[in-house]
Order: sequence, then structure tokens, then C-alpha cells
Amino acid sequence: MRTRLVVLGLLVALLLVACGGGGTETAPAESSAPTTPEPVAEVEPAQEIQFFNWSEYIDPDIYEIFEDEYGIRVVESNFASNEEMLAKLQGGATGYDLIVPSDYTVAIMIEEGMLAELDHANIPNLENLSPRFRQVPYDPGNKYCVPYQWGTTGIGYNSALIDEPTSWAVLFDPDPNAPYYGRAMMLDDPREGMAAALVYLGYDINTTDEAQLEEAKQALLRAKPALAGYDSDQFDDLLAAGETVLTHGWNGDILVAQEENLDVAYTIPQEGGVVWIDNVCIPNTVTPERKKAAEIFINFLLRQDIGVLLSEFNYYASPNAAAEEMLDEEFLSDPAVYPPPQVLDKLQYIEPLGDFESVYQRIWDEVKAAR
Ligand code: SPD
Repeated sequence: MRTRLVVLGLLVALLLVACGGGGTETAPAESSAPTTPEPVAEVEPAQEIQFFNWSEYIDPDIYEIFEDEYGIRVVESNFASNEEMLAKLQGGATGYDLIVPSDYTVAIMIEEGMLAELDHANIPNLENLSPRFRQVPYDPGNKYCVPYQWGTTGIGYNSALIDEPTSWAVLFDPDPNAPYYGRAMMLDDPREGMAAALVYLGYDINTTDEAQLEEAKQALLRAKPALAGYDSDQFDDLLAAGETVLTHGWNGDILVAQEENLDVAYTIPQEGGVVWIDNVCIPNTVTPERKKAAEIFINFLLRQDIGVLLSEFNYYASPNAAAEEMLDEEFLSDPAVYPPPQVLDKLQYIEPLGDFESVYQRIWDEVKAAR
């Protein structure tokens, strides 16, 4: 009897071991017993970041204040179009920690997996954004990017030399006897250039209709004799200096030129124009240290006082509701900065076109190469 009980006891003990029970020595690793979490190593931010931005798009004082407060230096280099910036990054450039793509380019970069997800814990000032800029269609919830400034594309002109242009015809059916003939400019930007011609013709600026695109090409070719050139960096300075009389351009840059030359004015022709949102984003090639520093800088840009400095320098509308509370009433009610609803209704966003993007680029290249 005693022997049978010992055998039974051994069997029960073996079963307990097999089932993972029977004492602490056999407790599995995934036991639900409370454990102390390993401390997560805090990443130290880099002391320098490389900022790839449009030219003249930030008050240099902002860098100084940031470096004084955080000990992080921001080194800026510039691009002149979304396509130029995108080509550099697609070509393998890895040195950039923060970039400023426009809406449709953000969509392309997300699609291609080129952007790092933002750690919102490092960007508490996101709450300063206006609600509509927290849910932009190309990046809902600001998963990858934070809106920086927004604006429109229209026509800048010298009001001492010509009347306000009411139609894009001044560019696409130019009058050879007008003072602007030979002294006009267009942005050196494939999607913006095509958009201006398509808007003039009454078409969607994202059309893939080959016949409409051919018409746009012909309009762009008709503009050529009136043009002094294509430029996205100097178009504002040339207008302020009186070198040009008329220019296709971005509202803020033209309004800054107005400070130098009071004859400079900005208008959106009756056919409409482009509305856009530029954003700060982090390429997915950055190190954790540089990403942390870039996020600290994004958070800084979202501060109320820095948002004010940004818009006061750029003359572009702010996506930052807290900053708008501190901006001058005169600025907020300027229709050239904040277009009224009837003008907004006539503006279109550039959309990503996938493979068809190359058709726009090809037409643009052909137009620029034509004599
Ligand atoms: N001087 C900086 C101007 C930046 C304009 N970005 C707008 C791009 C819209 N396609």
C-alpha cells in the first residue's frame, strides 16, 4: 500500500512539472508574476540639425533664440521646388534632418515610406495648431508632419506700371505692347507652372486628360516671349527692384517685396489659383538623436511667440491658432494673406498623381527647352 502511494505521489509530481506547476523552480518565463520594467534609455538630442527649407522662409532670429534656449544649432540649406527636394532625397541624400514639403509632396513621401513617424510626446505644442490643421487630408492626425505656413499662388505686379491683372491672360495670351512684355516671370516649378495654365483654361489643375494638358502646354509656350525667365527664389526681389513688371508667384514672398517697394501688389485672377500648405517633416534616414533634436525644433516652431515671428517675417498665413491670437488684426484681415471665402472657393490644391507626375514634368521640360 505504502509503495502504491509513493508511486502515485511521484506520478502527480511529474504531472505538475509537465504542466508547469508544482513550485517556483519550474515557473515559466511568461509567468504573470509582477516584474519591474526595464528603464528605457532616454535619447540625447543631437547638438546640430540640417534643415532643408525653401529660401527666405524663416526669420534667422528664430535659429538664434532656439540655439540660446536649447543649445541645438540649425544649419539651413535651400531648395526651389518640391520636385527638386524630392529628387535629392530619392537620389539617396541622407544628410537632412528636417524638410519642408508641400501637401501633395507629403502624400508622395508617405506613400514611398520616406518619412519618419513623429513622436508626439516630444511635440506637446501640437495643441496650438488650429483643429483643421490637425486633420489635413494628406496626413490625418499629423502622424508624419506638422503644418508650417499656408498660402496661395497668384500674380504679383507693379501697380505703378500696369492695372491690376484680372485674368491669367496677361501671361498666357500676353499683349506684345504691354509694359510687362519681356519683363514677366514664372515660377520655376513644374506643378505650379502647369497649374497656372490649367486654371486659366478652366481645367482641373490635376487633370490627366492628354488633350487638356496639350492645351496647357500651348498656353505655356505662348507665355514664353513675354517672360524674362523662370525663377522661384528671386522673383520677388526682381519685382521689388523694378526689373520685372509682372510675376507668377507665392503671396507671402510678393507681400514681403511690397515692404521694399510700395508699388508691388498681389492678386488672384478671376479664374482662380493654387492654395497650398507647407509642412515640416523628418526623413526616415535620421538617427534617433537627430530625430529627437528635430522634434524639439518642431515643438519650438509651434510655440505661440515663434509662430508669430514666423508669419511676421514670411507674410504667410499661420496654421497656429495660438499664434493667430497674437498676430496683428491688420495682418489677419489682409485678403492677400487670408483670402475671403469667395476667393478660397476658386482655389485648388495640387494633388499627387503617381506615375502621371512624369507627364507633367516632361511637358514642363519641353516648354522650358523650347525657343
Ligand atoms: N519663400 C518660400 C516660399 C515657399 C512656398 N512654398 C509653396 C509651394 C507651393 N507649391
